[in-house]
Amino acid sequence: MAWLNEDVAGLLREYAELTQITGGDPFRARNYEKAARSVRGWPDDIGGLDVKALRAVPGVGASIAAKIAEYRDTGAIQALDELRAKIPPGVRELTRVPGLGPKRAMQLHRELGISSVDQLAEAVKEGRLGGLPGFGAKSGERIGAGIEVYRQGRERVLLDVAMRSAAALVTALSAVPGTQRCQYAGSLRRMRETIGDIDILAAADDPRALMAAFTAQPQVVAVVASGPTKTTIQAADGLQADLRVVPLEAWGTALQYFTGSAAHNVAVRQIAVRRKLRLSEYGLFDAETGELIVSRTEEELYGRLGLAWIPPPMREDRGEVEAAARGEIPPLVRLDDLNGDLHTHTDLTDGVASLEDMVAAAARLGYGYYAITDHAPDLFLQRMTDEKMLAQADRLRALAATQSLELLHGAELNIGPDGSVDWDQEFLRRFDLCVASVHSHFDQPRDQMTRRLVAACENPHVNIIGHPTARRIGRRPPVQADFGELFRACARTGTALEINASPQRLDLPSDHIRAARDAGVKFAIDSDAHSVNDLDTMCYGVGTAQRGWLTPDDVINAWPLERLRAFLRKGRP
Ligand code: DGT
Ligand code: CA
Ligand code: CA
Ligand code: ZN
Repeated sequence: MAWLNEDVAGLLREYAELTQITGGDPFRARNYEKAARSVRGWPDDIGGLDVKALRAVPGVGASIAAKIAEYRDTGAIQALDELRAKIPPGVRELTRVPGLGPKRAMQLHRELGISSVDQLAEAVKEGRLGGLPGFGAKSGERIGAGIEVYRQGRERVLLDVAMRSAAALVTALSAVPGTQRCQYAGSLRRMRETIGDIDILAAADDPRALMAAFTAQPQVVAVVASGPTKTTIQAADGLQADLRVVPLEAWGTALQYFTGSAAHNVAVRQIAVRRKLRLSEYGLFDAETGELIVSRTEEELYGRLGLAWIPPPMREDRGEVEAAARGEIPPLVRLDDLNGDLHTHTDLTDGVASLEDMVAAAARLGYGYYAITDHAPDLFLQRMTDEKMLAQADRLRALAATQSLELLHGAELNIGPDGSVDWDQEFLRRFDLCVASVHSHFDQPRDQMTRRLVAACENPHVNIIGHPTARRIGRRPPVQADFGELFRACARTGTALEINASPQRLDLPSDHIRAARDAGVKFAIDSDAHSVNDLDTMCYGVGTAQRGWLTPDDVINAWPLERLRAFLRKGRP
């Protein structure tokens, strides 16, 4: 029989969610969530344990153990069924809209009969929320924005999810006999923050073996369309993927075309037209005679148009074609330019790996320096204390003596509603660096939020503003602030802005980065790792920085340690 761990974890999580929606005890809900996490990670089959053994699983007390046993014996949990019956269909979906908690979702259902996100959007459009108790004048606007975020999150997937899926497909297809080239193109190659579908391009004389291998991949749940040179599949993770097979001769122009963006392609094609050339995915041709001029590599294609090769993350028609014509494509920062990571966590707060394991993993990545920045006390669920922080500092200094990489001791401070942070100057002086982030009061009015962020920059011990917009892609909109003013404050005070590499954040978003750089801001590309594996998300931060045209000189953790240390002193004696 299959293990019950996944099933049971799912039911416990559902119980927690429904408890919250029905206005039950939030601590009880949190206990069920915690139990769900440990059940999922438990190394033995939960279905094989008696009630006593179940209670050895962290977070599982008497009542949760009884529910697990009930499920094993009867295939159902009565208390859960009762909760399910209390919640009208559709209301659970409503609670996933950012800005709409369980209470208000229930209220909307009760008073307006709303039971889907589409109905909610309709009600917002018609201004029907305005009159409800507890819904202020701005509620409609805010919920409308939440619906946008929610819908976007459902239609597109996060960068890392698409990347894992594409990498597996490219590996499998590259092994098919007769394959001469294979790589992903589209928005994934451009490192956009979310991905609509995966575009894979391959070169082969005969596409048939590739197409057959593509539709036979284990993650394929449906073949959406199939033709001699293009096949589209639906994968289990909800993503679609296109495979196109071209002759090796046309590789360069096909790769350029399918990398996009569409707007970039239009701009490049206009250059071709001006030179009396015709560009398509099949090649660059003489417009008059139809003679093929180049098609084999992207470099040749751009070169024949009088352009320098343009890195894919820049291909958004935001001035890159003009820059390439002038020969002024910046030397973009690359993953191997990074000398360290400046924002990471351990199990002292909400990380899951020990200080020693995180440091060992950082050493394996070849970093020259590495900072530990656990959460500060004002994020009270993390239970940080002054004593714990000081003890960690001692432990880190002792560990540093055995390491070839330089260890920096820091903290991730909380920027309070008024811009103040957790500790006074006396205490902050002990840290090698401080990241400071907004973790609460996300809905402050724009001026107040701007003042709050600027005040944090003015703190002489705040070196990096963490995830500056505080958005969660598809889950929480960015805070409202005058970012131009923040950028000027950063430049003036020597405070870096973070490019948080977590695929759920990618924050500062790439569309703000160039404006910040033009204002004189420096950046820290950070993993914000909470586990050893998270350290590998750095590549997404680098892609985001490249989309913002950054060079190693713009990125403080691409600098040598001495230059970094001087920056971290922030003009202090
Ligand atoms: P996505 O999938 O929404 O994340 O974004 P892309 O950029 O991957 O878009 P997709 O998959 O529709 O098409 C892949 C590339 O193919 C696109 O970036 C540029 C090229 N392409 C597709 N349709 C057109 C078009 O109508 N005009 C031009 N110029 N290029 C196109
Ligand atoms: Ca695509
Ligand atoms: Ca596509
Ligand atoms: Zn953090």
